Amino acid sequence: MPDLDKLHQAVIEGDWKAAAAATQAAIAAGVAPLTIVTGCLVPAMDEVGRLFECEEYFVPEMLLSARAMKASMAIVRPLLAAAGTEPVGRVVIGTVKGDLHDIGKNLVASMLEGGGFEVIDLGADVAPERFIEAATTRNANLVALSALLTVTMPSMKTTVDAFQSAGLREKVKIMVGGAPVTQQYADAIGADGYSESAGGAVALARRLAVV
Ligand code: B12
Repeated sequence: MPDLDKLHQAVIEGDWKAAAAATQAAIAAGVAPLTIVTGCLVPAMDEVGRLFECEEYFVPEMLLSARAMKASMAIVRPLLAAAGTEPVGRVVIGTVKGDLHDIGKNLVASMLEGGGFEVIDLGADVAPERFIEAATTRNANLVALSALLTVTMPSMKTTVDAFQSAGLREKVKIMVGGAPVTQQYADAIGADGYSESAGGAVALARRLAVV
């Protein structure tokens, strides 16, 4: 599919204008919005991560790629939402207190939206009280926590504990993720689920939402 190849390349090269144009072209050619996300944007960001790991890319390149991905998502997101019918569940998502990394969290939020969930995105550096307030006022059944720094991982535990203290632990399922997070850590802090990828997050959220 030539349009998706162009989009893939544009994200890797961090060219947001080309990414937006290729996204419009793919949609005009009839490519499904979810295919654009799962078949192109997520693999492109995976490749950017790989280039970072092998030191071909550094933080500036990473940020340009994230901007290109966001330009594409701005076009795709309303179409993903329009394609859905009744939400499968309602998720409050955010990066935990002290942590400003939001690229992975945004990907997870977009994938959840694409998977039929209503997503309430609180952004980055989110204190436990804000998660609790949003989950309560929006009547969410899932909370998704992201952390990219080892020093902010304890904020995940603080947030899980805060839900417990507020008497809400039975009402919401809590899922966690982010590069340093593991299944073992999720189990240790009493979270209900962990996934290492945005795609896996949707399957996990579906599983947790029906329990
Ligand atoms: C981009 C980046 C930044 C950007 C962030 C921009 C932004 N808007 O997010 C900027 C430049 C601001 C930044 C700042 C810092 N950063 Co930084 N950053 C990165 C970098 C290069 C990429 C992170 C990223 O976006 N990856 C791509 C996304 C798609 O992957 P991901 O986040 O892991 O998400 C995927 C999964 O984990 C999962 N997932 C994520 N969240 C969730 C949630 C749930 C519920 C689920 C199920 C799944 C899930 O799904 C996603 C998609 O598959 C990493 C290096 C790396 N390789 O990870 C360092 C890195 C995370 N940063 C690091 C550091 C140290 C910092 C700083 C402290 C640097 C400094 N001295 O100032 C600051 C911290 C600022 C703060 N308080 O947060 C370290 C952390 C080390 C550690 N062990 O803690 C890393 C690992 C770099 C390194 N090798 O040293 N950073």
